[in-house]
Amino acid sequence: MTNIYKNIQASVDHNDKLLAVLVDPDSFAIENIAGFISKVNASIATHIFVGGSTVKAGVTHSLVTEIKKHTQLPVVLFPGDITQITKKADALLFLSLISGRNPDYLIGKHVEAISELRKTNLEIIPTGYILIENGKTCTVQTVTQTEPMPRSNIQKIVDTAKAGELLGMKLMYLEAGSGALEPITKDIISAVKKELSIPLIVGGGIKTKNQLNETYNSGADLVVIGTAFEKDESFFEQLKKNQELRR
Ligand code: 1GP
Repeated sequence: MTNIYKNIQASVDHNDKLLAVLVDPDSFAIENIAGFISKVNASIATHIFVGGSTVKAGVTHSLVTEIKKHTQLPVVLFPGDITQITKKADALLFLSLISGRNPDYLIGKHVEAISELRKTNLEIIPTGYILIENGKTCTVQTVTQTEPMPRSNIQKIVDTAKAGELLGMKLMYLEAGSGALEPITKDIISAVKKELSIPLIVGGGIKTKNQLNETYNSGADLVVIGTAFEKDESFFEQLKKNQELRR
C-alpha cells in the first residue's frame, strides 16, 4: 500500500507542487463522475479530496466507490462529519479545527469517529485546520459555530499553525472557505510557511491559474480547488499534464 503522507513529504522535499481536486458529494451526481474524473486524470492534479460540510449519510461511500473505478490517484477524505468516513478511500485528513474553540471540532467528533475508523485501513493523517475570514460567512463557520481568524492578525495565525505542529499535527491546512471571494493572501501563506516544517495545504477561492501559481509561489505545498472545477470544467484545459505550470 502506498503511503500518502510520505509521498507528500517527498514532493515537498523535491519542491514538486501538489494539487488536490475537491469533490463535494453534495454537488456531484454519481452519473457525472466518470466524465469529471477523466478530466482530473488528464490534468496536473495529484490527489482527489472528497468531503463537504452538509453531506447526507451514505453518499460519500457510493461516490468514493465510483471515483476509485476511474482513477489511480489517491483519494483522500476531507470529512465535514463522521458519516463521511468510508473504507473505500485511501486516507483521511483527521482535521482538528484549531482556529476555533468549539470542543466538538477540536477533539469531540474525533473520539466519536474512532469506532468507525477501527473498521477501516485508512491512512489517518492528523491535520491542523485553520479557517481564515474571507469577507463573507462560509459554510464551515456556520456548521462548526466557530469564528474564522481575522486575516489582519498574521502573527496569531502563524502562532496557531506552529502550536498545531508542536502538538504533533502532520499537515497544516489554511482554509478561506469553499467559494471564498478571495483566496488566502500571499503574506499569510509565506509567514506560516516560514515557521512550519510540516507540509502546508492552502484552499478556498482559488479560481485561476495565476492565483494557483501565486499560492504555490507564496509557499503552499498542496493547493485544494473545488468550486472552480465544479462551475467550469474547461478550467482543466489550462491545467493539463506536461504543461509548464509555473511562470
Ligand atoms: C474548500 O479549500 C476548499 O474546503 C476548496 O475551496 O471550493 O473555493 O475551491 P473552493
